[in-house]
Amino acid sequence: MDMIAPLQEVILERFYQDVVAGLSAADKSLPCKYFYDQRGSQLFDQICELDAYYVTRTEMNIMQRFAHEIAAELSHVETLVELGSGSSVKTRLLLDQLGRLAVYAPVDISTEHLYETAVALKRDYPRLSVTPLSADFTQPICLPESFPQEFVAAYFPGSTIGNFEPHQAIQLLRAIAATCRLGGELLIGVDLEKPEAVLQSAYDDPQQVTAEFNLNLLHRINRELDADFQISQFRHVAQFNSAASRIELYLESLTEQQVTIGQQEFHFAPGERILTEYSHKYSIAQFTELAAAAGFAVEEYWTDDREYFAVMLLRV
Ligand code: AVI
Repeated sequence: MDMIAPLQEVILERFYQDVVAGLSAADKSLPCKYFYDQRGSQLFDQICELDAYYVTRTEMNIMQRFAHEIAAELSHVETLVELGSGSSVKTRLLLDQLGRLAVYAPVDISTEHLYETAVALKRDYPRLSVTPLSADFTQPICLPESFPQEFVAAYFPGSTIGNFEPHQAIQLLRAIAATCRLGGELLIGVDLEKPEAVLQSAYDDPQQVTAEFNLNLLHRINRELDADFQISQFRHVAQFNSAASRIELYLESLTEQQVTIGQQEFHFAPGERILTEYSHKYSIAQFTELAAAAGFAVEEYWTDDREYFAVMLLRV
């Protein structure tokens, strides 16, 4: 039986429900997880290459510079679970260095990218059992019994944790702790506090790639949910909220307008905004506290010279 078509329908229905719920609220919002359709993922890859977007480059530099130290701390690990389907150089750096690693399990809800990644890694690491798991990593993951269960570590790079509000981030870390079990570890990328001007240009870059990335969400809704957003009537806004220590992305309506999505109509006043993303920036002390609330202790962390980013090793 073809399971793919019904699954796609369920996913689409969920997308529609989330969009309608978000745009029906008094303060309109859309979940940032919907940024990543094919075009959105391409645009995100372009963002990662931008001079202004320090995040990816800085994390990569930390991983390269401290690869030996990080690997020494994780030398006993037999099962590595990556949250998100990491095909990146960062993942490969870890796989190259972890001598006792038997199983590498990338976890992602989007299966297409997950299996592509797995095929490439399987080819390059023939000794390793590469076992993709199609799952929602915000929930505890039940690891197959065939995986070595004693020394399990999770890897969550990219500072994706910053896209969750702190109370959600604690829940997510609790789920990861349950996956790793007592004594297990989490290596996580955390974006740190820094001058506002640096953040502003990283999230509102001169080339306008982030603007296109943000606006692409409306293109996606038009295409997949039979909507009629006039994209030129919205603009990208990136704003730093210092009280909450986070960048907030919005799509702002330039005029008074009506938008139809399926059977539903939505009204926009001039200047009205849709919140599309939070990107929280932490101090080491704040993130240590957040991790503690989820049952993790900080073992060690590594940063760059400017202290823009931290790769932190946590233990349950
Ligand atoms: C995926 N995430 C860590 C990115 C960030 O920096 O918060 C998403 C992003 N949004 C705009 N630029 C990049």
